[in-house]
Amino acid sequence: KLDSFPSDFLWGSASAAYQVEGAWDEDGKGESVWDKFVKIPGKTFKGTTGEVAVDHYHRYKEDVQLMAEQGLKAYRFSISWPRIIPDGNGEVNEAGIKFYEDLIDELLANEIEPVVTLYHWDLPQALQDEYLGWEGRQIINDFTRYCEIVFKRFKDKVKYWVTLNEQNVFISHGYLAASHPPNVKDPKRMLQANHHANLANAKAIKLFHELDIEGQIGPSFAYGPTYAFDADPKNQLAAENREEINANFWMDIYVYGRYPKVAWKYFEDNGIAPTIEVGDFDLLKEGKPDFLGLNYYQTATVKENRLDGVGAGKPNYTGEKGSTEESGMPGLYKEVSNPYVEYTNWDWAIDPSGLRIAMRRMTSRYDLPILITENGLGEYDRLEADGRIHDEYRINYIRDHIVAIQEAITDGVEVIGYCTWSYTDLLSWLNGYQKRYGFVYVDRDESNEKELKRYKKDSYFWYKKVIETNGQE
Ligand code: BGP
Repeated sequence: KLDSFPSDFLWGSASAAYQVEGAWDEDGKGESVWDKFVKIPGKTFKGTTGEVAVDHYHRYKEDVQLMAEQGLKAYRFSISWPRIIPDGNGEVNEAGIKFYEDLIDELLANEIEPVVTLYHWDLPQALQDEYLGWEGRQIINDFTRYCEIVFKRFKDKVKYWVTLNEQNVFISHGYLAASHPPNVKDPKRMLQANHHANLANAKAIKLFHELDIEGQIGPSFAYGPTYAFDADPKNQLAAENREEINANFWMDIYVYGRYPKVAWKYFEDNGIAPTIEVGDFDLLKEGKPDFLGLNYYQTATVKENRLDGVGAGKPNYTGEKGSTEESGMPGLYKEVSNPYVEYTNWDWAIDPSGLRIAMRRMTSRYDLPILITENGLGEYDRLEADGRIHDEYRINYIRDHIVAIQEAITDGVEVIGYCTWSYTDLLSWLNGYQKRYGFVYVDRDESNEKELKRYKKDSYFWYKKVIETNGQE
């Protein structure tokens, strides 16, 4: 028999500033690295940008109304750092603070718990120009100062805080794949930027605890557990390699303030380990999170990889099924497709068991509560003539993942809540607007010309029942 969801379980949904707000240069907002990056030809799907996005900046009341009608318990959104401090470390922009204050008040008035992400990738461009952003050690203090300003303004209203969203994604896409800003391919620079992100994360958490704020804080990590393709010991070792490099290396530092030895040795042997300064590990140990945020989309299946074998392949950014290029890390592992699971049109494995496995592994290794900060299905949706969107594939996906969470709870995992990705449809960083995740359909395409009218999808009504029955639907 399965355990029930706790009565205060946060049934939520999520978004991020750049992907929904639009108003990219309004009311004193500074330029972010994404505002600049999307203008580089060929970097995003058909050159799409978040300049208008789904205009949440002007329509947040309408969006919150939809949430309230649905009975949503929590809404995770991110604060845009350059809206609060346009140049990253100078004057505070009161108009930026006001936007988030109004949004938070609107949520609270409707009994929706705000879950605030402090950094969902839109770094102030001025800091990139001044000292190369995450590559400069000054980012540690600048990020902490920005967090302090936001903590002090909203500490009486916000109980759940996420520091960095998917550090593994913004760092590796930004510095290895060059598919995110700052558009670099250099593993050494990547690991240095990553070390600073770890320090910034720890320092912000330490400060949060020193300020004695009533609430909880932690980073959100994109964790997709690894399976070995089969029982061939070589493939089993490949799976170990991927877990060490793609999971332990990122999460151990958050919780234990140390890099795991095998990963560290590999980076050292390859001459790419970051420079560590005296006191760094002390700070890292003092910034232990209260919970771990988990963004779960899919698992990876691997085989051994030759030293001269495949490297970073090209992911599917077109929505043409099967167009992902083989990828891996030479000498360590290569990703192969899993014959036991289905794949989306963007070649993402649909694997609810992987969520249960992720939660169990995180609990056994880190023993912290988990807040699922993202999970969802990116698909093509069709708006019918009668204004309906029949997205039963999304309902099935979310239902199966909710069952996996319930099983994980039964296994002994502590879960605070579940935020689907995403609330409304929104910009997919590299896939434009055709790849949709929301409960609420937004009528727009790659141009900025549409009215952005909102429609409730079938999944909207279904999730409403899930919330009403505390997960029994
Ligand atoms: C996560 C990000 C989100 C969101 C999601 C879906 O990595 O935190 O911001 O974009 O993935 O990804 P995509 O838009 O590439 O389908």
